[in-house]
Amino acid sequence: MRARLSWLVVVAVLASGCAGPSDEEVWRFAIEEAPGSVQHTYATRFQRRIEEATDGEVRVAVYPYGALGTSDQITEQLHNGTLQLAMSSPGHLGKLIPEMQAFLLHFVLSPDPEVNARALMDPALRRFLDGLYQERGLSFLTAFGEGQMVWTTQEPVRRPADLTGVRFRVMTAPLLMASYEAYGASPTPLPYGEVYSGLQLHMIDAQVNPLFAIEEMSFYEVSNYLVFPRHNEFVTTLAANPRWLRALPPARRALVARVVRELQSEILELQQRTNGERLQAMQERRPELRVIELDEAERTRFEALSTPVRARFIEEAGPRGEALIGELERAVQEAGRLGG
Ligand code: 6CS
Repeated sequence: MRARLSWLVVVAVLASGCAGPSDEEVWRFAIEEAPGSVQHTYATRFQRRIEEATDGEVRVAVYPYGALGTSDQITEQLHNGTLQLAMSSPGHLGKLIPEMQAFLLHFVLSPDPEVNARALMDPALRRFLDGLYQERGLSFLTAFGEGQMVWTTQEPVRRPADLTGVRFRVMTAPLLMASYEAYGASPTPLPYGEVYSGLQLHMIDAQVNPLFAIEEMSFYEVSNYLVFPRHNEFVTTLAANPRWLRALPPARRALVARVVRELQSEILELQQRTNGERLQAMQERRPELRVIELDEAERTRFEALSTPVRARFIEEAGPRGEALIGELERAVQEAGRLGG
């Protein structure tokens, strides 16, 4: 019954997306986050630029999280062509493209978001991702970071032992279970939309997300600590339906590529500003919220426990998953050298 209802909602929303003059082309673009988020700002900038450049011949309909279901459902709709464009983050995409879970491994990306931003532009890494997406029926357009992952907890966390038995919400990619089990936690995969009530009703104790998400989803209202392990950055990808992309006239395809390039150069500043402002807002609204930044020795203890998770990942994602870790590590190292 619930599935039927949500399908009716999708049909109604998509039908409303088609409304307008009959010669108007509509590109449906779903994001995995709420209005005001990093993905939403990205999508609305994309929308404005495409609509201006096409003189209104194309309308970009942006669907925030919830309008078309969970992230898993959005990916399915992109895959089957109901959507033309969507944000697909590895945290959920890992079920369709297991190799993408390389982005979820802890202590692989740099703690410096500027290094990650450069690494994600690495041509060989992007060619690799392009091939993976094509094989699974999606087109890779770009990848970008949305800010470092921060734990919200009820109790202070400085050592892995502090996570023993903690019911830790993770995104739905299978590898995340292994990552938090390695720390002794009790991970629970949940869709994004169920995290707040899970915390409020004490069904889970902790979750992990960038600061802007912790603020706009109100997770900080039902948590006592913000813990900064600097173990991973939230990375998302922008993907397109391949049949739609191939059928676009070359000038339109070039326009999409130009706008994606332009936005790539704006996203780092956008995410850093948004995350900084949201941290300040949370601290002003809830002064009792405590911030814990793990020092190097504390990070090293988590890093040591996270290393064996790579073997689990390679077991699941195979040789190409292993190759993707190699690409990612090389790109991060080179990006680090370039910046230094
Ligand atoms: O935790 C999640 O599920 C979500 N977090 C962010 C920041 N974006 C989308 C994702 O689904």
